[in-house]
Amino acid sequence: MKQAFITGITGQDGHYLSQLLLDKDYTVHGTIRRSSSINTERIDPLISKYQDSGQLNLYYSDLLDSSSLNLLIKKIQPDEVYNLAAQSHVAVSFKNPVFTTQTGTLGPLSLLEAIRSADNKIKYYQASSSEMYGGGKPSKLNENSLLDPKSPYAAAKVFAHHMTNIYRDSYSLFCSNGILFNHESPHRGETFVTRKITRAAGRIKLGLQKKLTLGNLEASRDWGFAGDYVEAMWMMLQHDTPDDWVIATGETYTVKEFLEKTFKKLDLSWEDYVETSHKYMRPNEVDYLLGDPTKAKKILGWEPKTSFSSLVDMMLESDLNLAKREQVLLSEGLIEPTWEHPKI
Ligand code: NAP
Ligand code: F7E
Repeated sequence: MKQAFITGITGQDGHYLSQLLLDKDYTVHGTIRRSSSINTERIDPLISKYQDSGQLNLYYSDLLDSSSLNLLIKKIQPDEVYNLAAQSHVAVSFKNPVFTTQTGTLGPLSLLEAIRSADNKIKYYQASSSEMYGGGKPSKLNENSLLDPKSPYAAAKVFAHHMTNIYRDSYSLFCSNGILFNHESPHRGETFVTRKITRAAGRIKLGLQKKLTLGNLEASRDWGFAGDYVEAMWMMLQHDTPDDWVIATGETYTVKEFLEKTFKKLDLSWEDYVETSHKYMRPNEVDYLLGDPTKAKKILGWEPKTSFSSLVDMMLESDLNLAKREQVLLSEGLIEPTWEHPKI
């Protein structure tokens, strides 16, 4: 049985990756952060199914607590480490630049050091990001494209990306960077734009919400399905050699196009409900991202399986179900109406 260590297991990708690895009979070890309310919602079904048998194990840790990372890597001696933890919201990274930077830089560095001192056969996956490119020009981006970060989040990811390469070259560690373009799902955090839209559209359709306030509708993103992308993470660590890999669909759509598609599927017109506000504009915007996943396709044999339209369908179906459940609670007087969600 292979042992995998995952930081950020409570996040969107943590959910899909742990499911994938458990299905492959891995023993999964994941770190969670202590918080005042329980934050394991996404992986609760996995905890119920796999924790008692010891196939899924959770530990309190934080990327800023290098001592706990060190101890855990030494104790578990995993075959594979997936570093998914990050303060991953770009807009929030402008509000909390120090925390975002510390987590995004010292975290990966502490993990690389822990691996180096424990066992240099441990394979390491770093969650790099298309945000590192900065998106200034409307061109297809590959592993050799220029990195030009535009936010504290992206700058921290560039540091970790380079460190991963430095540890690969200097110490012959198996460290790979997955440069993933935006990937979404029904488990996406509700303040990222796609989920904010599908969640609001579902609530609007059922009369639970009146309007949706967004920022820049012209930004363009290469949006894929998170379930497809975690498969690429795993494939990178099964390959003979460590490397950098772009994972993307090769198609890009604007936020406005995502809105149009979503509301049209519900026979609604987005213009009747959407407002824009400076509150959701960023001090420095990444205008256009489009990835070229040719290398991953050719060498790893990875391909995205979910189309843009199926992704919207999947997210919308899930959010309509959520809205229906909310409607029942509302009709029973168990919750108060909220005419816009989320308000942050
Ligand atoms: P996510 O849903 O925001 O999950 C982030 C995870 O990191 C959560 O489990 C969070 O824990 C944890 N975390 C945050 N700060 C931490 C800290 N200081 N110490 C330990 N854990 C911490 O993000 P995601 O969408 O799954 O993305 C996974 C990774 O891929 C991230 O590194 C992200 O930057 C990167 N990435 C994402 C995309 C994308 O489109 N989704 C694209 C490229 C790269 P809590 O649950 O306690 O908050
Ligand atoms: O924004 C615009 C916003 O926050 C997408 C993270 O997973 O992918 C993600 O970063 C676009 C931006 O994702 C709203 O200005 C308009 O242009 O959903 P997002 P992101 O910033 O692309 C990359 C690859 C990562 O690595 C990150 O971890 O949508 N936008 N109106 C809005 N965005 C938000 N969040 N909210 C709005 O109201």
